[in-house]
Amino acid sequence: MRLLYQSHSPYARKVLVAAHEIGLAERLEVIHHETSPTLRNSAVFALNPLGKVPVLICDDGAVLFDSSVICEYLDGLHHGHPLFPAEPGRRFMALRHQAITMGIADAGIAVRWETTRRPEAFRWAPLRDGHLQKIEATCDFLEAHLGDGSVIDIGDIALATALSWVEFRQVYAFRDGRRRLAAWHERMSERPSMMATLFAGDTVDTAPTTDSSTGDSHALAMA
Ligand SMILES: N[C@@H](CCC(=O)N[C@@H](CS)C(=O)NCC(=O)O)C(=O)O
Repeated sequence: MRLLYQSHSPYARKVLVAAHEIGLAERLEVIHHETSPTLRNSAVFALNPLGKVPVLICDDGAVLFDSSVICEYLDGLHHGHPLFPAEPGRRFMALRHQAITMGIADAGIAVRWETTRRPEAFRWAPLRDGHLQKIEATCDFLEAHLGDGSVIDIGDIALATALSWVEFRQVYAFRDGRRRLAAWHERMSERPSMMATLFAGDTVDTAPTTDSSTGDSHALAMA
């Protein structure tokens, strides 16, 4: 299987961490792609009309996105402990957990547009602050609702990668005043799946060099 990836994407890392957790990472050929709404990547658009990574090309040629769909697909390919619990009570809590933590990543990216990515003259502080409030409220919610961490599900993987990204990009100091969340994240960060997938790289919103025939930035295969 081929995974169109990005070494600084919380969504792409979520997929790769999940693959490590269920023992499927070695079956993935990981290919780095830069994507941005201001820098068209035609190779990604050809597979996903949203132009976003992660994208999974399955062994039978089927193309899957987004990260939640890919993770659920991969979870069906192994016989170990499921990341998406079957029992409805646990399943919907895991899905809710995944949804709110993906909301942290969504809001964090929105904050980055209003702080660094958008040209300064177009940044709007009230919008930045509104998104920061969502991150703050979600971290408070998680501090109060965290599980005991004894069983890892897709929500935990989504949360670990989203919080790591928030810290990596210095979007929000989630540890301040949240001892449980901070301790939980410390433990998650020590897992081999997290250690093997550390974030790297800068966001590329404009192409430093482009291929004159396609206008595209370049994809890089990762070892
Ligand atoms: N909901 C999607 C979000 C994917 C996403 O936003 N990926 C970013 C990389 S962090 C992207 O490719 N952005 C390009 C764009 O917005 O045009 C998922 O969970 O996979």
